[in-house]
Amino acid sequence: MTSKLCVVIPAYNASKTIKSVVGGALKYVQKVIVADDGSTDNTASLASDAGAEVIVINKNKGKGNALKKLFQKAIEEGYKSVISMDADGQHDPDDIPLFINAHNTYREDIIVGSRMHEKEKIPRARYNSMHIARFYISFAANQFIEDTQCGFRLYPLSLIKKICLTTERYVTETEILLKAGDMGTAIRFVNIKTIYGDSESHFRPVIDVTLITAYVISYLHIKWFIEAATSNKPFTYSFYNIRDKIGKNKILNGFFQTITAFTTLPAATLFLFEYIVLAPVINNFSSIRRLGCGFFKITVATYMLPVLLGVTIIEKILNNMGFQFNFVDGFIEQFYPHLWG
Ligand SMILES: Nc1nc2c(ncn2[C@@H]2O[C@H](COP(=O)(O)OP(=O)(O)O)[C@@H](O)[C@H]2O)c(=O)[nH]1
Ligand SMILES: [Mg+2]
Repeated sequence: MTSKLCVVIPAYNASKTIKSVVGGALKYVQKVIVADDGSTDNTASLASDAGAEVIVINKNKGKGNALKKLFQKAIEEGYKSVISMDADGQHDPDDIPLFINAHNTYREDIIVGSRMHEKEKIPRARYNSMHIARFYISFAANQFIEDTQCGFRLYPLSLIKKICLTTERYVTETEILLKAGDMGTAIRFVNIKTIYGDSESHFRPVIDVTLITAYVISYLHIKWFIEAATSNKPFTYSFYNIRDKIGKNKILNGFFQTITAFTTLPAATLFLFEYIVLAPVINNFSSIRRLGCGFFKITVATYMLPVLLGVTIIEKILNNMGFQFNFVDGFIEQFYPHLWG
């Protein structure tokens, strides 16, 4: 059974850790493929020495591009599923069996590693942004997703083939969850070890969070636009639909994402209005209704986003002056609640 599954690792300047990650993974699977993404150190040769097959990408293009190359390679080599792992040692290869066991029960589903059960081990700002990402991404994916930002995952490749990936860098992993969930795929999780050691991160907190947020907002705009006017249509994604066509065109996509970002607040109000007014006529927003939470909470949460930004800045300024305030966490708990019991 495991011969149909391999481990894929997108890697960028990971010479400190790549050997142990590859070696650790090879204890559980026969094949590990590493995409070396224009590293300026010897990541590629170390990965190869440790027993991985290495795809070399000459110029650094980011995690999303590397993942797409890895999926393609695994498909060409006849694999049916892949487990993706980070190269920097934040994922323990000894957690691989958890994914394989879950996969043996849920063969069609995505299995995501979750670190949310060890909140205290996650840097606070990172946890808070993960918490808010989860609130919105779960709506877009039609189900509650425990951890939306973890790169340790199992993907069935038959599913990957049905999704047109148009984003780059760290956005791609979010895109997969949105589109898979919005096509009707179940996204499950296994609790993995949370490791925030001394590993360096290439994730740029402001830029990459903004890019992910802009993508999720633009996705929800179209999804809810469709759902506002349709009855019992919770799944709105299909391969190369209008959204994918826009996504493939960089200029059009940039324009579209900017417009949707700036119209978020009026759009949230319009959706709430349609949710209330059209309800007696059609069962619109069936994805929201199926989740058992009304649109009101979503509209309030969305209106609170700019307030949250202000609150975060004020807290930061006060704490830089020597205070030790923490009102951001409570604010987030209040307005971005765990709605799924
Ligand atoms: N191929 C490729 N992989 C990357 C790149 N940046 C990050 N990664 C991979 O993505 C993982 C997670 O990125 P990282 O920078 O550690 O972000 P963080 O763990 O979320 O802070 C890394 O361990 C690498 O495996 C990149 O530019 N190219
Ligand atoms: Mg990392």
